[in-house]
Amino acid sequence: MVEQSAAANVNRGRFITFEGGEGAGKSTQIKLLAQRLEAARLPAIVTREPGGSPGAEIIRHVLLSGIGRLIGGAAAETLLFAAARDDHVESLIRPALARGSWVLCDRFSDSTRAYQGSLGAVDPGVLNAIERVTIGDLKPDLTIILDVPVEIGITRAAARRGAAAPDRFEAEGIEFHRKLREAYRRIAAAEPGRCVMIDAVQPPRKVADDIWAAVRDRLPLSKVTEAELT
Ligand code: T5A
Repeated sequence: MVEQSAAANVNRGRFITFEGGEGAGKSTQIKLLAQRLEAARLPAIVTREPGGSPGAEIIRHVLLSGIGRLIGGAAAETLLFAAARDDHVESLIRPALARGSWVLCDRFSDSTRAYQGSLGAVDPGVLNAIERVTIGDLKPDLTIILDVPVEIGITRAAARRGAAAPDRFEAEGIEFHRKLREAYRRIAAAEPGRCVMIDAVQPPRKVADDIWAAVRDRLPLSKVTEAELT
């Protein structure tokens, strides 16, 4: 793990994470934000968790197959997500931020807090200790939490999946997804300076407008960029 303070590098890119339940629209919105940043001539990479680097993508396959749950439940899954995150952070996220690129990440440590912490009952102290190793001081500059009623999210995820089988987490029951939504609401309430909750029931373009407004409000762009956008 390489320590790197955000304040130590003024040219560092911005780190934005997207969170929410199944089918909330994260993948859709992350692409739309990347397009807006590109139009503003701000270099950005789009990545995801679990995955995002070759090693982490292998662990993703193991996790979504459900093997992690079989070999040791939520604790084993937590360790697998952590191993994937460590590789992703060191090989992709930190280097990209250091060279000035914005990084847009589909899920990050709040997913572990919600899925393995709140739902899997993994001890918060254990999660804190793991975070110190995997992410250190790498807090997202902004976390967008997409909020949709559970029934809508599940229906969207099922429609997108088509005939394919649900993965390990999609296959959980409706009560799991209700508790997950509550867990994200608690995260947003606990860290209002970092998190913005967006109503993701709205049409995709409207959701994208709300996200863009949050980005410009929370992460002021340079005067040059603002002038180009107006
Ligand atoms: N996980 C992950 C953990 O348990 N712990 C962790 O630490 C981490 C990092 C990853 C799984 O791993 C778990 C959480 C997850 O269960 P995944 O395959 O990456 O799984 O899937 P998800 O992140 O859950 O994402 P999904 O692919 O299910 O949903 P998205 O990305 O939120 O939704 P999206 O954009 O694909 O949209 C779904 C469908 O809805 C439509 C889209 O066109 C698409 O068909 N849609 C809309 N329709 C109407 N109105 C809108 N506003 C719409 N937005 C999108």
